[in-house]
Amino acid sequence: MKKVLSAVAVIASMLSFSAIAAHEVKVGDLKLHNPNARATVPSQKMSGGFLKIENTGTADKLVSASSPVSKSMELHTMSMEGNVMKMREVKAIDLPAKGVVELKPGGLHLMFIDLNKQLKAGDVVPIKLKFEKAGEVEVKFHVMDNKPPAHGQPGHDHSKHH
Ligand SMILES: [Cu+2]
Repeated sequence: MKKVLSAVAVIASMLSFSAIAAHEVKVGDLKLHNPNARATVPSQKMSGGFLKIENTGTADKLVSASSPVSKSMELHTMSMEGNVMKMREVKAIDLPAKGVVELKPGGLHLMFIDLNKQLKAGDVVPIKLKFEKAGEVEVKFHVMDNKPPAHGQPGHDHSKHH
């Protein structure tokens, strides 16, 4: 009986872990929402990772990221310089006290440098994030297709995306 119970407990904890991993991960005072990465084409060596970081405590910083699928990862920001979108590396991403910072396309993001495999929609890629105060946490990023929605399809309605 004891064996059955512990097996049930293991399965239950696995289920709840994967349910949490898909949507929200907590580390210290930080809540990490919707971690996702961009799908790539076979020859592509770089890609972006995105998530929303909610800080319920005092100021912290995201200081580094790493993943087994790429040689390294960098923290990047994107901004307009004249008419050109430019990407540059930042040393850390500030997470103000009681604030929310969103890493998203066109802004702050995690950058996979020198991917060793193609990222396909539906894949789950682990990324280890290191925070100055909250410490390290491995987060499962869901790979999403970034193809623009097919236009001219019957019933396609942009208003529903927002
Ligand atoms: Cu970048």
